[in-house]
Amino acid sequence: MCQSVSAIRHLLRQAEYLISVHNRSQLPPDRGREVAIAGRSNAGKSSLINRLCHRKSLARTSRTPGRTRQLVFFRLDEDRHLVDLPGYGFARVGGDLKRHWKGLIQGYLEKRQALAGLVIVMDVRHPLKEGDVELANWAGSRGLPLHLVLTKADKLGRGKQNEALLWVRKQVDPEVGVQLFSATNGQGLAELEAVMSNWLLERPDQPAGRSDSPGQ
Ligand SMILES: Nc1nc2c(ncn2[C@@H]2O[C@H](COP(=O)(O)OP(=O)(O)OP(=O)(O)O)[C@@H](O)[C@H]2O)c(=O)[nH]1
Ligand SMILES: [Mg+2]
Repeated sequence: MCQSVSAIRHLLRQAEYLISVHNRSQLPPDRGREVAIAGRSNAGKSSLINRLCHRKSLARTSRTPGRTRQLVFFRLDEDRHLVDLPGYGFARVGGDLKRHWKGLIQGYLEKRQALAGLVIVMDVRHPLKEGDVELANWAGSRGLPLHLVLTKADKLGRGKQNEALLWVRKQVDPEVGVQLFSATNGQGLAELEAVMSNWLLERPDQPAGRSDSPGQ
C-alpha cells in the first residue's frame, strides 16, 4: 500500500468527537489543518464522515433533515480536524435560526486559517442545487480548494451515476474534483481518502491550502 494512503487511513481512524460549536467564540484554536464537510440538509455529510473514518456512529446521522445544527469538530490528531457543518436548505427551520446558522458557517469559512479544503456533499440524484452553487462559487472566488462528492450513488445504476458525474463536471471549473460516493457500500472511498491526504498530510510544514489572493 502506498505510504500516504496508509498514513491517511491511520489518521482518519483515530477520529474522535471534539466539540459542537454553536457560537464563534467556542471554536477550537485556529491552527493546524482542517477539512470542512458541507452540503444541503440530509445530503449525507455525517454518513460520509462515518464511512471515511471507518466508524458507525462517530457523526450523528438521521432521516430527519437538519440533524446537525452546530459545527461539529472531530479531532484526528493534535493538529488536524474534520468539521461537519450544519446542512443548508432546510425549509422548516425558521428565519432567526437560519440567519444564525448562515452567519456561523459564513464566518467560519471566511476567517478560518486552518481550513485546508472544503468538501461539498450532494445527493447524486439532486446535484448543484441552491446553496451548493452559491457555496462552490464562493469557495472558488476565495481560492479555497474544493471537492464535490456525489453521494448515495448506490441509489442509482452505473449509467445514471456516470451521467450525473459528467454533467456536474461540465458545470464546474476543471480544477474542482468531482466524484461519486456511497456511504452505504464504500464506493469512491479511496478517491476521497486521496483528497484528504492531499489536504491534511501534504506539505506538513506549510500552512493550510487557502491562497492569499482570490482566484488562484
Ligand atoms: N442509500 C444511501 N443512504 C445514505 C447515504 N448517505 C446517507 N444516507 C442516508 O441519508 C440520510 C441522511 O444522512 P446524514 O448523513 O444524516 O445526512 P446529513 O447531510 O448529515 O444531514 P443533516 O445533518 O441533517 O444536514 C440518512 O437516512 C442516511 O442513512 C448513502 O451513501 N446511501
Ligand atoms: Mg449531519
